[in-house]
Amino acid sequence: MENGQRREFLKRAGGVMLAAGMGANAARVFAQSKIKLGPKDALIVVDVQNCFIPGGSLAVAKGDEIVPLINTLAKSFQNVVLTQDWHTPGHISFASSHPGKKPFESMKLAYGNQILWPDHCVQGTDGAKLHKDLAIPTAQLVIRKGYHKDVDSYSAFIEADGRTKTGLDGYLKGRDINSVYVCGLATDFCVAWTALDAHKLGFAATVIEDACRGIDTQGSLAAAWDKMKKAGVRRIQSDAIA
Ligand code: VGL
Ligand code: ZN
Repeated sequence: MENGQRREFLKRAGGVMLAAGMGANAARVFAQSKIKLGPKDALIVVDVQNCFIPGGSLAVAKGDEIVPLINTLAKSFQNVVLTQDWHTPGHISFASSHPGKKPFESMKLAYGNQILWPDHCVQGTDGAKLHKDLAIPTAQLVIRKGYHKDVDSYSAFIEADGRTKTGLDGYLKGRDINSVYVCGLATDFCVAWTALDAHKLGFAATVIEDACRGIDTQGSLAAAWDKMKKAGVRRIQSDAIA
């Protein structure tokens, strides 16, 4: 059931219960029931870095809008992991590394098709820093990805070669976490790939849509949602939680 349908169902169920004699308060509580989070759930906050914020080199439109919401959401989770895109200078995913290529063009690389990006999130630069207003003191791990010069990594779990692991899978399983909620930037790339890999690796995977913003190049946003839906990644809004 989609989240909208689920809410509608719960609202109606509340009405039915009221008709059945349940008190108004009890019916209201049921109608608004939220997702209950526990020690096996983790929030993964993807790439909320200066380069992806308006003014940055690979700016995601309205990327700054989600920062306060993510800070609030994080308070509902016992486990929080942050990710950072963390490229070498001259990284293979940069258009500038391929003479004659422009940002947002694609090319075939050894591991498959690669969209070429403006230089972004170079290790140790201000652009690679987490956004200054991201305030999640409870976060337990910051995982960096995309640090192999010849391989990109949208996913926080597995690099673009499809097999090199970042270690996040082992970390979460080692802590007995079996369900992840993904938010951040960008919906159609690092968020989607992270959620898809989480699902593939056996986690329940949920994307919190309003706590993400997309790049949306060449239809990538609709394509990503389609792929996630087919794979079984859940799509919710933050009001289902906080
Ligand atoms: C991302 C493109 C290139 C992302 C990272 O964080 O979604 N997108 N590198
Ligand atoms: Zn990148």
